[in-house]
Amino acid sequence: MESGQKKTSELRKTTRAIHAGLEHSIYGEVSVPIFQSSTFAFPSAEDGAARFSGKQAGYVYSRLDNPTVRALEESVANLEGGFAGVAAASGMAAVSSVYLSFLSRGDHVVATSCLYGSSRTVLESELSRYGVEATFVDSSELSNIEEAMRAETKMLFVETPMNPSLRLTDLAGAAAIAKKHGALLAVDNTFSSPYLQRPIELGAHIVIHSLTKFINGHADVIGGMVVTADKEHYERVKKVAILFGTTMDPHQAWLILRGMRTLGLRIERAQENAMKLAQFLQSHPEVTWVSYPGLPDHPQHELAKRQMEGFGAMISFGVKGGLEGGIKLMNSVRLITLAVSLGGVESLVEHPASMTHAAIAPAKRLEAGISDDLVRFSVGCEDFEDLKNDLDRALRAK
Ligand code: LCS
Repeated sequence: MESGQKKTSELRKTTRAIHAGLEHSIYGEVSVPIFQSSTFAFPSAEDGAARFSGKQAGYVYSRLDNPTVRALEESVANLEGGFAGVAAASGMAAVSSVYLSFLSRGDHVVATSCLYGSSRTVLESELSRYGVEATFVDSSELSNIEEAMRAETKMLFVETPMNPSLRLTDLAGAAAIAKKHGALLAVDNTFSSPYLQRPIELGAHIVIHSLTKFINGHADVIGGMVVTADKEHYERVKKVAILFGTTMDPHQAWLILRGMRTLGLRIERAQENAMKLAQFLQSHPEVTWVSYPGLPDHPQHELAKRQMEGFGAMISFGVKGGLEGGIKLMNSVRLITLAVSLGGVESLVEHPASMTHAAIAPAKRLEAGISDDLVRFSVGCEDFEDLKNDLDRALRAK
């Protein structure tokens, strides 16, 4: 399969997101059709055999390939500047298919300690059963990565910005370390989306997304994607995804293609709100600390300016009264919704220590920068004044 990158590569990212998936229109349709068909007829038995052997292009069965799913794969790969994409049933299916594709018994992984909770738990509690070992490090310091690398390190897996500490990993630096040790660099780019950050341009081999978040953007569908920089890695992930059945349904793909069209508009608006809200929170008497890469006092603000094209729409902060204070705040918001997930047009708050990252042992959580008082705020596209007023009221009510 060739990615659809060539036709639109000269266009800018906002335009490419809006025209996503339309390279192969049949009737001039301006919305990608949903090919809701589990299987595809072969013109002849010989054609069927030729398709199975890969000698003939054409669809066979939707777990293997489907035109709507392929349109989404090409679109995300195009935005990431990768060779091709493999869609997955969820972000975790994408993460798992990368682990399963490249890690074998005796292999070692170096990973960001502050990974999305389940990405870490799969390594710690599941892949360990198959003889894969993982070392978790604060990847915001490149020296921590370098020290953890071993001869058997097969993969370096990082998130940046990290969920939920919002610390960053220097991607060009991480790529140089991975290269030196002959390891793969896999980057979970969920928090930025390709609109703000393209790890492959900085040397990553593999990019992972929970499409559930910014790329879909409407809190109505679960999905994931793996984009690889080259053909060989693509073919490996594609094979594993088909065999293990981590693949995506066409209806899911269509919803995500629809959401993706407004990626640029949504991110621009949400990050404009986020910057103003981070400043507002920083000046609020009830707030003890704020972590947002766009604030000049974020320890990696200069790195954010270098490797991102915007600071994103995720903020984490602590309130007076610690955990209790945070709980009261979350119970007091009215417009902002108390829910996990992120990256949608609607603003959400959650408490990682008791929710998304609760499965990680408390000491390891703290080590990863996930303090008990941390409130995670996914800033949406609502009117800034309404968000500010809701936060202000909830902070004073606590
Ligand atoms: N990677 C990151 C960075 C994530 O934040 C998530 C989900 C995943 C992967 C997994 O994606 P999923 O299977 O849910 O599509 N993060 C969530 C969160 O922070 N709150 O709820 C889910």
